[in-house]
Amino acid sequence: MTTPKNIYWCDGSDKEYDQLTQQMVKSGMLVPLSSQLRPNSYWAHSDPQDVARVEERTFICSIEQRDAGPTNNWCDPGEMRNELTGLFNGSMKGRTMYVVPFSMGPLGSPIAHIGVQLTDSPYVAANMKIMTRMGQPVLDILGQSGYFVPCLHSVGAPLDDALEDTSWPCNPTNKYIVHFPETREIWSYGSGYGGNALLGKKCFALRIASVMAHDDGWLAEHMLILKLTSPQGSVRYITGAFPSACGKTNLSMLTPTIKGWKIETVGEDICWMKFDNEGYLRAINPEAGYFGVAPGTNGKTNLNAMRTLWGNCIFTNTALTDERDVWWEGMSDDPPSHLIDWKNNDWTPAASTPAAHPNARFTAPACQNPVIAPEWEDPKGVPISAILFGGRRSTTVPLVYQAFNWTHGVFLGSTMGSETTAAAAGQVGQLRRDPFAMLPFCGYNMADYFNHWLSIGERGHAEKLPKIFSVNWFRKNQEGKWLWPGYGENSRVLKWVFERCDNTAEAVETPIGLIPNAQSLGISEIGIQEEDAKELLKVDAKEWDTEIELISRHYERFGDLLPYQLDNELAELKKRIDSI
Ligand code: O2Y
Ligand code: MN
Repeated sequence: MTTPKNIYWCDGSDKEYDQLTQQMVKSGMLVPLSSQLRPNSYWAHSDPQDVARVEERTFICSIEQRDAGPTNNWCDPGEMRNELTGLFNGSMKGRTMYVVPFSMGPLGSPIAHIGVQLTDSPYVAANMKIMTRMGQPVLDILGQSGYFVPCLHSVGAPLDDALEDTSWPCNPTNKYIVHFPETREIWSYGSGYGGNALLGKKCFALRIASVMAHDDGWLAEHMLILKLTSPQGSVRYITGAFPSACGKTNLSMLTPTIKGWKIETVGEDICWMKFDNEGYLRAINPEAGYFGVAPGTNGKTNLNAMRTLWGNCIFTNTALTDERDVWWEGMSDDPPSHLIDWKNNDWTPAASTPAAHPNARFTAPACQNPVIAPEWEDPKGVPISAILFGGRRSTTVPLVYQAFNWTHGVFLGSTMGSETTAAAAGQVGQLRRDPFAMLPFCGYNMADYFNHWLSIGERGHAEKLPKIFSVNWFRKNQEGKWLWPGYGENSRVLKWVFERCDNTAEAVETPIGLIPNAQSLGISEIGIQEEDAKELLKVDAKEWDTEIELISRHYERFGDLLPYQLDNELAELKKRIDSI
């Protein structure tokens, strides 16, 4: 159908990676960075019309529209197949089609799943080598009859004989990121960037995997996984769902400020959890690399990420320095006096535009993270003790509170929200509900997804299920000043979560959940005034009246399909708030 000039089967070897990158250096798609400053690393800059995931062009093509639900774009699968077949016809003309077999999760893990991506982008093939376990070892596991998720990708820029290629081929005006949940297929057309094109990540590991998880009784989630070790050497694994721009990567690699505690990373974006034979939920990170946002990352916000990036990385849409290294806003206090910006133009600090695109990214091997947990590739996964649901809320939501039980925890996940930042589309500071941080990533009806979470609670034993918590690092006082320092101090909250799992920390019962007292967080040790500490943990009846009203409007979206248990939780919350 796509009529490529050549077909190349990726074996995943380092030699092949070198050949791919050398070929892209020749074609102008990659610029090699200084081998002294950033060995074996490359800089790419995309077409200005291909810089991020395109939610408005992302479709869930279930047979019934009802199964895509109110939060997804839907199109009839037959119609979409016709449309895509037309577009893919001849779409790889003049290009090489790369066959990319990949495993999401450690090879052979019972929690892992396999995909095969066909792509006409060598940039995608090279990135997939970093982001997944890719190549011959995957085919060896697949054998002759193994199951895989087929993923078809084209940049949508056929090369006619007379046409010279561009450095970032794509289709600037016609993009489709399409999922067929019943047949577990992904078709992506027109973009070569990130989540649109590296199909193992958001398309497979979240949208299609969430459907597989629903049907087979497991969880595919937009969550970090961290390992927390106490001074006594006991270990707890914690997952956390946070919408974009809430510091998920930073939290997963945190350097704790509290003495004797250690944090290590298992995953920083996606988490797959399945029940083991003893009824515990065990998690893997299905990815092998990080596709992290570069601007704002520095030695203070995330030293471990900076250390991860020492070499073997691909940087996309950052700026390029005169020494052939990369730079982005926030990397250092003062920018270099001259740069090549992400549009490949000369740039000086006098420019009115940023040197790096706000969604500039690094692709980095996870194994280079200096605080990676040694068991991050354990095929059995790690047992999860606690789940955090977080967002960016300047009012109403306390620093941390624990759900009363699993159903109440699902209520917290279903009502998650975050205030938009400059990096996100739309107005700054607007509250956007993002249930379980899965709004752009749930591959089916979100009301059915809520039900699925409730059914996981029915299947598990209460004492073996993870405990659920809400966290909010972003509450402000009346003067608009942050009440919590965040970063390394977030370890105080994690310590309380750890101790709640061990039944060794106190909690105060409030109408919204179980809250720590300021002492158990050691708040006075970090110079937070009593007044501010109170504000940080306060449950304000007036603010919660408004919140209940907003939740009720959010729930209306799901109509009759909203699980009755969540309606009940809202009614019970209202009663408890009314009584104070
Ligand atoms: O814009 C893109 O293509 C990347 S989006 C992304 C990348 C890594 C981790 N998370 C996300 C996200 O949008 O949640
Ligand atoms: Mn993400």
